[in-house]
Amino acid sequence: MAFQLPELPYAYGALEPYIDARTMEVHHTKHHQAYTDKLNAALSRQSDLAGKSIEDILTDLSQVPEDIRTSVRNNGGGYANHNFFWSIMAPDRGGEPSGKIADAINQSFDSFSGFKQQLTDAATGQFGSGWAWLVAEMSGALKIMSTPNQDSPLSEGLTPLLAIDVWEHAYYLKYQNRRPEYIDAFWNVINWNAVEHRYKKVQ
Ligand code: MN3
Repeated sequence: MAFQLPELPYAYGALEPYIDARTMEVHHTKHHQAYTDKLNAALSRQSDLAGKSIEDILTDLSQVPEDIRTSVRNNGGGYANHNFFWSIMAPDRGGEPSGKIADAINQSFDSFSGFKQQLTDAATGQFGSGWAWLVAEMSGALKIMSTPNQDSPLSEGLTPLLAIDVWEHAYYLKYQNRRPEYIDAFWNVINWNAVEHRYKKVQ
């Protein structure tokens, strides 16, 4: 069973004016589609891995044959990271979280503004293409990190809770080289309910 490109849970223009419709459409139908196709091509003769979720595969890349491991790391990471990214955004959101995730953020980073600054710094400071993340460790402790390329925190035993894609394809049409403006706008489209939902699963 091949991996499928998921439908977005909202229209391409739903995140305007923060993320523009054209960027969302190209990002989904071209970039995410390409990761999906290349992942399926890499796995096409791997019956041992058929039926596993992409999360299971990324959690232990040593189970992937060496000759396709880099392709699965890159394209499987790209497939999973974008599935995740679409799910933690929504229109008319943003603001500050509430509930358990808010308590955990305040405990780990002193305040929401402290958290916001640290994640912004991780996203701004990622050299070249990559992602900035809020993740949960096995213990449930929260951590901010960045990863290069399409590397997934799952491969380091960490559970993603929130992510921002800082590849230029995520913002170039609207923001050109102004990555900090895009990162600033991203705070208006975070679906904190989805983040809370994922956090409760690691509790
Ligand atoms: Mn992307």
